[in-house]
Amino acid sequence: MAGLASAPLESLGVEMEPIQLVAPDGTPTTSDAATRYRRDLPPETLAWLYESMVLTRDLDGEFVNLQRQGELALFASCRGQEAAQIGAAACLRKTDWLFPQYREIGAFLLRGITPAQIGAVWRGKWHGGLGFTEKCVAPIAIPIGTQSLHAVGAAMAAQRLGEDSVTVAFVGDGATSTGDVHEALNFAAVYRAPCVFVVQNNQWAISVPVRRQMAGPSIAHRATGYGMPGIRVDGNDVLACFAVTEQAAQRAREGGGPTLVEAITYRMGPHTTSDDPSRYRSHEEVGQWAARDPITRYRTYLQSIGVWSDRLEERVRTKSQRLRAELREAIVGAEDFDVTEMFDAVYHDITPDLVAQREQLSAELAKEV
Ligand SMILES: Cc1ncc(C[n+]2csc(CCOP(=O)(O)OP(=O)(O)O)c2C)c(N)n1
Ligand SMILES: [Mg+2]
Repeated sequence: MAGLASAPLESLGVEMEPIQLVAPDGTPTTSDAATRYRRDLPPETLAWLYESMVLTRDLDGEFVNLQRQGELALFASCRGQEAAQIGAAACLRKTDWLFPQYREIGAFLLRGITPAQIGAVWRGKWHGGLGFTEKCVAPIAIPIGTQSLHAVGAAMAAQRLGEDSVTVAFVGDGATSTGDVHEALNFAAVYRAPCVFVVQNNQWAISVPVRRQMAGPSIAHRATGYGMPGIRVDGNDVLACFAVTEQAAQRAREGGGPTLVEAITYRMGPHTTSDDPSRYRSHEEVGQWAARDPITRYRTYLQSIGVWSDRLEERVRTKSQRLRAELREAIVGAEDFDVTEMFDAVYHDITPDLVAQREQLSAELAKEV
């Protein structure tokens, strides 16, 4: 029998202490848990992780600026969550499918989805989301938790096709309270689907703190009930996120089944540009997390091992400027596509209902000019 009955019980104990390889002050940790994971990535990989986090932070800021300037309808910043996203996505193969929620800008960039393509989503253009699947990334999921079921379905399909790919479902802490995520976790465990659930516990689901999402000790502890390992990791430590997700993906690839990774991090900005977090959380709390910034910590670590250099910083800054310019160029004042084209991409053969809707829309648009 698959699933819980065959899950080795000793693998289901969940440690409360998050896995951490680099401490907030940038020094390498020496705990027993840390010895189970590798920190010794090649220098070029270490530099790439740094570059990816800085580019994500900078572009994220540019997206916020563009929204404030009226160029985007809305934006959900990932400021503070760069390590969790980059670490989890960077350890995978480019053919492993990602199923994002909506805040995974770092993972999108890492996969080569362009700033313009991400911008089209938040500008609310009909073609927002095109270009994602070509990079094995599902379109963003605004209905909370739904992507987790898609991730498990895709993992089960890969399993049946005999492929050794894995899928990663990015889920928020709040999303773990939904029925969809419960069903996804249970299905994944019972069918030993090659799926890794990366929960970015950023402490908040809009204005609801994580302590009000659950009565158990942690999100990772829920995994035990499903019959899969649950691992808590410092979500502001990119190397720990990389190592933990890499191990979980390897386990899934080898037929060991799913893992629930809880990356403990913090949403430094508002929920979206429509939110005012000062109404429900304190400056002190934000300040405490600012001191655990994932980029500052990682830079200090790279400096201590001689990987960071002025040249690296310059290269990253130049790339950042280029990407931000590219984003602005694609977004500011961009012409809208012919909106009636959106009906073409729904079905292979358009249905009579959609033909009628297209005609109705065309008639309404004609009245506007
Ligand atoms: C099914 C569903 N219910 C409610 C909402 C409204 N909603 C949007 S974001 C959000 C909170 C999600 O929090 P979390 O999963 O922690 O993700 P985060 O925004 O913190 O990254 C809610 C309830 C929604 N989009 N979909
Ligand atoms: Mg959250």
